[in-house]
Amino acid sequence: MKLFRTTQGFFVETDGTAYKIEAENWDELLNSTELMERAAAATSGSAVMLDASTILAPVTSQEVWASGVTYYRSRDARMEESKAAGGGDFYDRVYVAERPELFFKSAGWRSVGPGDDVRIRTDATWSIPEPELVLVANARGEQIGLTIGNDMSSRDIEGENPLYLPQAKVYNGSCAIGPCILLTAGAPLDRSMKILLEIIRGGHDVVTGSTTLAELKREPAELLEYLFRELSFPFGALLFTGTGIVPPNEFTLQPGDVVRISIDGIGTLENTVSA
Ligand code: DO4
Ligand code: MG
Repeated sequence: MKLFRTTQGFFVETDGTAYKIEAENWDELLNSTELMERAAAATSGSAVMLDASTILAPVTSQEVWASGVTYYRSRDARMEESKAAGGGDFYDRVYVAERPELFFKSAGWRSVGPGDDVRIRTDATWSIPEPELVLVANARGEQIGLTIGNDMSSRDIEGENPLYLPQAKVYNGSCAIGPCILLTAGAPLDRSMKILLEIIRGGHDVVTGSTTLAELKREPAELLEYLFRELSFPFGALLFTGTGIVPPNEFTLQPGDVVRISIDGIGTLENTVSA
């Protein structure tokens, strides 16, 4: 079952059919101890048409955090970009360390949804999208579902000095999430799930890449345990799980590019890049 937040209210979709689900608000729904039962009950109502243009990011008061260097490809790319700054060793070490890299990505209200613009920083020269599986957890730290995220990143700023990471990662239009939450009800991650990235310029694919969750080094439960270990999230939290797809080094995003990220079983998140 998929859960959607839209301008028309909240909806559950199963086998391609959508139903309205009543809730006080998004925070109440995500944190309900009866979320799965309520979603299942909603499917006995009348089927409705879900208008894709009304879909919003599936986040309101939740904080958005991110994990880094959880795929070998990401470790490699970071080591290379920060070589001149002498930062490469940190990425190598965090890839194998017990403690994962976790960083704050966005306030829920600052995140953008499907169809919204993402941005590249005006003071960056090397910008890329990072297509990532995102874990959705309630206030009790329980994983309730999965969604798709684009962790927009400025590689030149991050590569100049790892201490610039927050500026490379956190700026207006740097965090896109959606289109829905695939409710997982505690089911283990299906490691065969595929993540696909397409970057379209002038109607043509200029970058395509894919990976599967088999390449993700960490367990979702491990990442969430670290996030919730010493920090409480009264409304729940979303946690990006890192990227396994990095465009070639000569590529940088331009205004007008379309970034399309698809994950099996969840859907597609598409955003256009603006300056
Ligand atoms: O350490 C820098 C950021 C890593 C990241 O965002 C990723 O691996 O996805
Ligand atoms: Mg990332």
